[in-house]
Amino acid sequence: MAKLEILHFPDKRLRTKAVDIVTIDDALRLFIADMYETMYDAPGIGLAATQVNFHKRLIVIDVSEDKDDPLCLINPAITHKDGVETMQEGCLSVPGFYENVERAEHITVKALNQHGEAFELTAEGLLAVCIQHEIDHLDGKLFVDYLSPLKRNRIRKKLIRTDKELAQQAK
Ligand code: QAP
Ligand code: CO
Repeated sequence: MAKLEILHFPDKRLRTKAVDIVTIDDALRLFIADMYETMYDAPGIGLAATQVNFHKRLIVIDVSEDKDDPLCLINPAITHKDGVETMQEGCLSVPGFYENVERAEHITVKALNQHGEAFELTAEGLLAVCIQHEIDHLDGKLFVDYLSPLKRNRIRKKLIRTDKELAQQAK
């Protein structure tokens, strides 16, 4: 297994629209294992393929306390949503920043699992928010897009600066 490099805002590659997955094979399952390793190591509760520069519709999630409830969604599609909920969100691609975002409170999502089997899931609370956040990534969207331009620009400038400093240190 291998840890994958996570792209940081404002990297333009995070704006790529991911395409549907057509072949679910062992190579893909190895990549999914790498995504889980990357998410758990971070640690994070969700990771979209877009964030590791793989532009196909695949996300991994684990919102459980004990980090023992992995969920893989391939070609996810929200078929129903209702209610409104505000939650403080973060993102592995926007390290160190957390802001309130409004999303649907209840969702139904259909997807394929890592074996290519179709399933449907209803979710609320943190899981519902996380699924919506990760599907946004597959469409090139980030939680900072829901903030005011002022807040988003502050975050952008700070991240460019800290990532430059980190790159300098690595030399
Ligand atoms: C998306 O985000 C999410 O800034 C997943 O320094 C987050 O796993 C959905 C993380 C909150 C709903 C609510 C963020 C780790 C992890 C950071 C994450 C950081 C280290 C974010
Ligand atoms: Co994110």
